[in-house]
Amino acid sequence: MTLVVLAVIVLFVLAAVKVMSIYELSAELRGGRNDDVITEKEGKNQAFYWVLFIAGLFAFFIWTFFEYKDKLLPEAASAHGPEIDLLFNVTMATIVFVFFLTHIILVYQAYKNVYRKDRKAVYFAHSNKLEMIWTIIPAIVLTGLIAYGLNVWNDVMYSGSKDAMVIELYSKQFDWTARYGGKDNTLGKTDFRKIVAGNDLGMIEDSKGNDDIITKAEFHIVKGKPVSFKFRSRDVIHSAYMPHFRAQMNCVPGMETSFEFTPTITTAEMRTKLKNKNFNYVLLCNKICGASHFNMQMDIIVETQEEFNKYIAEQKNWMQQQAAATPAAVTASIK
Ligand SMILES: [Cu+2]
Repeated sequence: MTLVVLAVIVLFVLAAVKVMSIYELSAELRGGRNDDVITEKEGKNQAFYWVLFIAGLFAFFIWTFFEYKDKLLPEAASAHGPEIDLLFNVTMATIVFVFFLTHIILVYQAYKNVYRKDRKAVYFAHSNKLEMIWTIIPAIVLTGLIAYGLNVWNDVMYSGSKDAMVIELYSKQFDWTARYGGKDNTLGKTDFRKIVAGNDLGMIEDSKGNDDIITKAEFHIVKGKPVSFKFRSRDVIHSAYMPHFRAQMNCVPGMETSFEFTPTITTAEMRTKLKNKNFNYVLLCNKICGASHFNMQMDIIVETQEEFNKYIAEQKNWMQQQAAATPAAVTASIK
């Protein structure tokens, strides 16, 4: 059956080719036109379709921009956020401007230089002037954008406030764990060889770690108070992504990375702004790190100092957690 179908297809194609060549031969005999050369009218039509196509492309581009505007992130909820947004917008505006400009030039050239019988195309193999223009202008624009970007990066990365609250975000396939430095605002030492069930972070005996608070469901931070995040990973490279705060940092196994920011809008305030009472800030993983990558999500609650004090007072610290829940195995493992 397959063979018959294949044979029919092959024969059909052969027949079509034959019919085409007969048509061409008969056209030549009738003294008809040569199909290899287009007419001026056809050239004009092509130019018109080209203009129409680019106009359609522009219209579609502008439509998508307005149609999906609400899918963009809301106002930045961190002190450095507006700076990142401005960098993004300036870069985007530059790209959009160049997109429109190059396409307008392209379509204008095609339209202006449409085929005419009495006109010959100019041929030149090289133009120093053109080479200069399209090398120097992009070089200046890109250098400007990169210098601006580096400047923002320096501002954002090296804020280094002394009173920042220390929180560790620990990533593994496939979840997050947050750990507060506790009363002394200092994280206790860890050792990956001490990791057992009940001691996910590999805490070791260290007086600075006893007051650490470990939480998995969500973590809370305070409006107006800088947070110094320390990132670790157990297995592969993950990426701590907190889009509403315009913050992202890779979590790399074997080393500690960090990022600091100051939240400026509480969860409650953002819910009012967005008219969405279910809104929550989130921590996501922004590296495709494995099969359950999508699972790596944690809510971030931004609140006032009073609310935070209440929340943190309700949490058990590492020493209390050990005493309450666990198992001798954990206690023994960290010795
Ligand atoms: Cu991940």
